[in-house]
Amino acid sequence: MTNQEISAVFGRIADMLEFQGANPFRIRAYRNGARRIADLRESLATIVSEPSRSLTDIEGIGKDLASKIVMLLESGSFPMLDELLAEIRPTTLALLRVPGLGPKKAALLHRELGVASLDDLRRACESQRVRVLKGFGPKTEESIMQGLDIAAAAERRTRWADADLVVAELLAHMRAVDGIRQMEIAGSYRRGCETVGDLDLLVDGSDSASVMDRLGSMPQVALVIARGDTKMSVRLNSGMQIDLRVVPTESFGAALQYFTGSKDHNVLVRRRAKQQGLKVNEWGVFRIEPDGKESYLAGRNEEEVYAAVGLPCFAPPLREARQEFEWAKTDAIPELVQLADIRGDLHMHTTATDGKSSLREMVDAARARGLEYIAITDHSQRVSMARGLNPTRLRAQWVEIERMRKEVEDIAILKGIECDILEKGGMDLPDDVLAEADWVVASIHYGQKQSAEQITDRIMGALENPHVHIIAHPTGRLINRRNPYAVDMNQVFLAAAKHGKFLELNANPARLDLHEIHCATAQQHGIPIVISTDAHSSEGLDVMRYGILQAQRGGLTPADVANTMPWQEFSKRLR
Ligand code: DGT
Ligand code: CA
Ligand code: CA
Ligand code: ZN
Repeated sequence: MTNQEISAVFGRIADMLEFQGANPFRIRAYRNGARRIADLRESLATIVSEPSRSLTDIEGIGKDLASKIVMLLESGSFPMLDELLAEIRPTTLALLRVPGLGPKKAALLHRELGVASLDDLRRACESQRVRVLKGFGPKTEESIMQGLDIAAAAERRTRWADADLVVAELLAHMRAVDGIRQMEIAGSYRRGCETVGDLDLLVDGSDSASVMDRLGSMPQVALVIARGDTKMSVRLNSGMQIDLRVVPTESFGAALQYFTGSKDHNVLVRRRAKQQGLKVNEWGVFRIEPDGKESYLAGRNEEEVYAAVGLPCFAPPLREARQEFEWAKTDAIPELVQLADIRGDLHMHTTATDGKSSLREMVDAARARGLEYIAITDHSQRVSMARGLNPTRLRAQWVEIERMRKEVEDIAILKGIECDILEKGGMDLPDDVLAEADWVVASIHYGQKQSAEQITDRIMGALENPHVHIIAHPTGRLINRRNPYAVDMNQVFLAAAKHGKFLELNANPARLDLHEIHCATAQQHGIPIVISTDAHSSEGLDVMRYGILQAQRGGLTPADVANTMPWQEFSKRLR
C-alpha cells in the first residue's frame, strides 16, 4: 500500500468514528495521522523495512497507529477496519461528502430518518422531512439539496490530478507484460479534462489474454465488470473504472484517436471523412470503393489518421468540437502554452502565514524549477486562521526579502501580498501599505455566499483599486466540493480589461480557477492570464503543470500568459 492509500484509510476511519459519535481524541488521532502520512516524503513501507527505524518516530504516529500501519502493509486491512466497514455501508458514508453536512448531522439523519444513501437524503429533503429535525430548518434543507448535486458528481468523477496518480500506478503495473509495443491512456484523461469519469487504456500487443490477466491482477482491482477477447472493464477499490482495449499495431493510432474523443469532436471528424468518400472508425481510415469494399488507408498513428482526412493532428486538449475545426480551416491553430514556457510564479505562501516552507526554501525550490522570478504573497490580517499579516509583520517580511535579494541574484523576488477583499467591500490593508508592494493579489476568502450583486461589487472594487494587480481564484470554486461564488464574470472581464488588470488561473488541482471557458473569454478580452501555483510548500510549486493543462484547454498561447515573459519584460510591464 502506498502512503496515499494508508492516509485515505485513516481518513475514512476518522469519518466512520465521527459518524458513530466516538471519542473526539480518538477521531483526531486518525485525522492527524492521515494528514502526517500524506505529507511524508518517504514511503512507510521503506521505514518499516529498516530495522533501525520506528514508525513512532514520525510526529503524530503513536503505538496504536504504527501497529495498524504494519497490518495494512502486510495484509491490506486490520480487524477494527473490517468491523467498521461492516457496520457502516459505503453508501451511508457518502453522506459525509455533502458540503455542509458534518458527521453529527449525517448521523442524526441516519438515526432519525433512516437515511442511508444520497438517494435517501434527496427523497427526505424533497418530502420536507429534513427541515423539521432539531437543528435543521428550511435553509439547511435547501443547502443540503444543493450539496447533494456536488456529492453525486464527486462520486462519479475524479479530479484529473487524482486520476493521474492512478494512471502512474496502472502504467507501471502494466509495463511488466511482455510484448506490449505501445500503451496510452486515451479519453478525458488524455484531453486533460478537470475531472475524469473513467480511464481508457489502449494497448498495442499481440497477446491480449496476458494483457488482460495482468490488469486483473492489479492489487487495487475490486471487480472485473466484463471481459471479452480484446476488451475488459474493471472497477478499482476507489470506485474508478478502467476500460482496456487491446488493438493491433495497424489500428493503434485510429483507436487512440477514436477513444481520445471527445465524442463531439469525433462526430465532426467522421462527417468530414464521409464528405471525402472515407470512413473512420477505431480500426482505421478506409476508402469506400465503388464495389462497396473498404480499403485500409491509415491507422498506425494519429498523425496519419488526421492527415488521411485532411486535418492537422490536434493537441488532445483542443478536441472538444469548440473552435478547432474553424482554426484548422485558416491554419490558425494556437501554439498552446507549455510548462517549459513558464518563467515566474506569482502566488505563494511561506511560514510567515500558512505555508510549510520558509522564504529561503521557497526561493531555492523556485530556482530548482528554473524560475526567473517569484512573488511572495502571504495572507493579509483578515485571514486570522492562517495568522494573516498586519502592516507591521508584512513590512518585516519585506525587510527579510530585501536581505534575501542581496544573497540571491539569479532570481527576482517580488514583495507581494494576497490581500483579502473584505466582506463589506474594500481591501484588508490600507492603500499606503499596498502602494509599497511590488505585487498585490486580491482574493475573497470570507462572505463567499453573498448575493451576485454583493460579491461582484466587492471584486469590482478590487479591480478599481490602483494598487491591485490581479484577482486570485476569481470564482472560488473547489472541484467536486464547492460551487463558484455567484460572481458575474462578465462584469469582471469588462472591468479587468478596462483597468489593465491580470486574472489568475490558480493551478491547484482542486481549484483550477479560472475555468477553461473563462480562460478563453479572458483571452478574447485581451486580459493577460497569470498561471500561479498558490503553493503552500516548496513541493506545492509542482502543481503548475495542472494549470498548464487547463490553460491549454482554454486555447491559451504563451502570449496570453503573462508569467511566460522573461523577467526584464515582465518587470517593465509591472511599471
Ligand atoms: P469520461 O470518461 O466521462 O471522463 O469521458 P471520456 O471522453 O473519456 O468518455 P468515455 O470514457 O465514455 O469514452 C472515451 C472516448 O471514446 C470518447 O471520448 C469518445 C469515444 N467513444 C466512446 N463511446 C463512443 C460512442 O458511442 N460513440 C462515439 N462516436 N465515440 C465514442
Ligand atoms: Ca473515459
Ligand atoms: Ca470509458
Ligand atoms: Zn493563496
